[in-house]
Amino acid sequence: MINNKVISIILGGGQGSRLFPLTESRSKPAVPIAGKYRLVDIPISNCINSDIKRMFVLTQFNSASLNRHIKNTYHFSFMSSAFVDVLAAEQTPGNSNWFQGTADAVRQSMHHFMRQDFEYVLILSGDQLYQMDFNKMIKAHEKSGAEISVATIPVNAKDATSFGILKSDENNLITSFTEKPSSDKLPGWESEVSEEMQEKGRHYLASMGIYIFNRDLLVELMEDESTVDFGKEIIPQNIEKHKTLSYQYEGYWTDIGNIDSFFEANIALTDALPEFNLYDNLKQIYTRPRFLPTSKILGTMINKSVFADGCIIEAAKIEQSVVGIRAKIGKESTVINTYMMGSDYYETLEEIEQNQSTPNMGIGERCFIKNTIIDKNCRIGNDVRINGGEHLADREEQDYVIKSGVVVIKKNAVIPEGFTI
Ligand code: ADQ
Ligand code: ADP
Repeated sequence: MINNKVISIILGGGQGSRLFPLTESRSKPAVPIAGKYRLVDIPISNCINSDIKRMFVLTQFNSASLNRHIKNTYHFSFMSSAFVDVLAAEQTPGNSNWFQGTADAVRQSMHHFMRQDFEYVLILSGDQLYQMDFNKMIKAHEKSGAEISVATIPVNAKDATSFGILKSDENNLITSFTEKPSSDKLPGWESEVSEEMQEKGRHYLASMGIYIFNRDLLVELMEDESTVDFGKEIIPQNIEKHKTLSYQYEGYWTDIGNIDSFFEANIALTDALPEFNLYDNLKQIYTRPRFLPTSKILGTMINKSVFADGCIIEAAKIEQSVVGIRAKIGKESTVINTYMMGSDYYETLEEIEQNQSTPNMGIGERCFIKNTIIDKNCRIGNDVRINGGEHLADREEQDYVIKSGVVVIKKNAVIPEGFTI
């Protein structure tokens, strides 16, 4: 049984600055995606679907919402050895530092997971959208006799500069590796890829930041405290010393580490046939069961949009949008190309009566909202106009941030009646 040989470590994020302001008040793994899930549900579900049921989530700071989510979601039978543990960077008498990088996060948490019985460690990134059967990768790792395996995927030249790029030999063993090369350094790094990938211009083999290490080797490598990052140090320094397999994957995989890619990945879920398939019996994505009522929609013209549970929608028009749990949208409003995360709770009728000049939770009446991410529990007054897009320069205000043309309304923000962005 694979299950008994493998533990997984989910890298839950450094400072989370690239996803700011979504990470202002929560740790990165707790960021809501796809209307009802959280980022951490993706790697955890991939592990569960691959029968890997001992998981550690490493996070820079411990947030109440992450702990509550994990505790309320992942209950395993008391007869099983399965668990999801959150390990936050901790100050100990011997160490006052936060995690300095991905390898340092693993090093500082080792004393927690070395008590487990395992042969391989599967190291996963916490901010990627994909559905992958890790068993196939583990089998390839075992069959090749490698000590390290790196999952790889063909990417185009534009994307190549954001990833570790590598070359491998005829046995798929990695022969060279460069972390995030600048575009002038790319020539010569092309690999032989399938015809389908060639047609898409995806000539470079990128590391997906998904690694398998043999237990003994990981222990040995972690002894050198000067290495803090897998991509910058551990992988490039060890491909010649230790057999390192490139496990090539060609399914859907996307990095959602910044606002732009996070927004695109969420909006892509509204496609008629999204590449990330949430409607698959065998590759279920798990999350917290909430027992919310069905969504109620009154007189809205809807096109290409997805709605989570418990919404009350009276808008005029909703197009190409992801509408999260308990979202409320008022009459005559228009919402286009927007990810609204929804709310953590409903306001009671008394609370709504007391709001008076403060807008109710949700989007008010006669609003126009486009190219926007609305974090949880926002109050957007009547007649607000938010027209996101590339015409807007990056800037940060108290209640919102604009990054790459996407307007991000911060969690709990109050946008007063008639406000325009
Ligand atoms: P990046 O994604 O840029 O490149 P990094 O920022 O180190 O690498 O993040 C990897 C994962 O670890 C992310 O989920 C991140 O949130 C998390 N992480 C980062 N710092 C952390 C810390 N201090 N504590 C806990 N978690 C932390 C990496 C590789 C590339 C590869 C890409 C693929 O370095 O070679 O191509 O992943 O996405
Ligand atoms: P979900 O998985 O639905 O996002 P969480 O438990 O993570 O749920 O978030 C719900 C949050 O909302 C909790 O912090 C809870 O305490 C908070 N909450 C619930 N009801 C209210 C309320 N009436 N006022 C303010 N916060 C509330």
